[in-house]
Amino acid sequence: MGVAKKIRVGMVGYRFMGKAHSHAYRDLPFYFDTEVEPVLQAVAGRNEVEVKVAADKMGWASYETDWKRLIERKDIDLIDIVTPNNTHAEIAIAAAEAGKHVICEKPLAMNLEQAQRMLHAVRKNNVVHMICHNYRFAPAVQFAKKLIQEGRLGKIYHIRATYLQDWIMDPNFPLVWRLRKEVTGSGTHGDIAAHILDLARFLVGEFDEVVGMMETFIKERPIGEMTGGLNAKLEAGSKGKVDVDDTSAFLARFKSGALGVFEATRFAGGNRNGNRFEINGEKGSIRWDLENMNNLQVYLADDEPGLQGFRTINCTEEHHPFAGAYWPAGHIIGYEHTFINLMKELMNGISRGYSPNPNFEDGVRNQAVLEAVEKSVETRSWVKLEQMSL
Ligand code: 4PW
Repeated sequence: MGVAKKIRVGMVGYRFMGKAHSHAYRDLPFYFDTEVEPVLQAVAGRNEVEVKVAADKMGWASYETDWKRLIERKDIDLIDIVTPNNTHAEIAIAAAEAGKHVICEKPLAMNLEQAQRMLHAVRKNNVVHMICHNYRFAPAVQFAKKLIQEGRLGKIYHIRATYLQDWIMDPNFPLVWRLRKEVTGSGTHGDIAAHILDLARFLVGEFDEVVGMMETFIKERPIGEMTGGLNAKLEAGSKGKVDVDDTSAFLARFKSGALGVFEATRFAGGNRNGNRFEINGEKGSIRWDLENMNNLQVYLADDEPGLQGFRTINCTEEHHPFAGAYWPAGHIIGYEHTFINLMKELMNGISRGYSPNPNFEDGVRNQAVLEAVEKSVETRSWVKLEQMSL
């Protein structure tokens, strides 16, 4: 193996996702031999004291206090956007226009129109682009995709997917950016329903029509801000109105004829990060649960009588996608490795000149479904996804 070409990364933002992405860039060459390798060149954030601490801790060679300066720098090849949602479009479009490759956290944008402009910009400037739906990259999810593609489940009838969290159930949990519409676009819907929707598109295909409901259980909260992870601190004094959903649930019909049932909430007490799905096909079923992410439950209808039932496949064997790069069979991997696997795809894309899935086109299609559900909630009716030739 020759010496890999370096891809110099400039990351905008440095908190929860900043940590996950930084770790992935650092560990990637440890596990995978890619043709190009990431270098943690510079990180940007507005607070100089905090961004400097983050740069030192996470191993970034330099920092900037203005993302525009990061994009101007000649020594940056890839811009990584891990900032709140209302900044994605401006940063991604500026990065593409400066000829930088772009990876952006989900949801791609505040709305479909913005997402489409982002897709247009990356295409027009011929840069590689990806959106960070990391859960696709759990080996068990990739293996689920392989089973479906090989026809092992036959025609798919159902997907039921939930993303259940409980980190804002305390009414005194503050009104952080993730709960303010002008910064985040939507609440649970864009934050975590977007993930199960992506898994559904990946595994079952395109949506045809949706009908949904949403609710905000706690309508007012004390003002505060995120401090890292899903933690927050209160600021002195006042309260503010919560103007995003606490929970979003919807039914869907897929173009293939399959039916989907989806539920995302931050009010499912005891569920810390319950990203789960079950898919049923004519020849078998599969089940996955992020909190047990190495395992895929598989039921095959042609198993002999007496042995019928779900079996547990521990997707850590060499022939399970991505798994062979890590440890011997049975030596499990975790949440952070989904990001490493995704970054491996991104490096391959940059090296070979294509935008691996999920890319901004997936981001646009995801945003279209999010928006269709919102419209359905407003109109209390089914909403058909418009035909999009992207
Ligand atoms: O993308 C999601 C986040 O915004 C994550 O996968 C989990 O939920 C963790 O934080 C939120």
